[in-house]
Amino acid sequence: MHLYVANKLYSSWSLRPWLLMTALDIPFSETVIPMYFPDSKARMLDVSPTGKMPVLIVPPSDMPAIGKEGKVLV
Ligand SMILES: N[C@@H](CCC(=O)N[C@@H](CS)C(=O)NCC(=O)O)C(=O)O
Repeated sequence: MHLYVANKLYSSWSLRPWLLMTALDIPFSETVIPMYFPDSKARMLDVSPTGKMPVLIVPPSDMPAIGKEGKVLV
């Protein structure tokens, strides 16, 4: 699984899944897309239809019920 987050210092939305998955030892990789840069929104929209973080990308093989795209907006 791959978790896209904004700055965890400013974004409690980003901190929440990161904290939970870390505490539960759920394996995942992570990309931080910092907020407040000129390209922040474009980078977020590349991976999130709402342009907001966090987004968890789940391979369909890990969770078939999630559907083809495997994106969870949290
Ligand atoms: N998951 C919630 C909130 C997500 C959210 O508001 N994320 C903020 C960071 S806390 C964000 O990505 N802001 C960047 C932006 O709006 O450009 C939702 O989708 O409604």
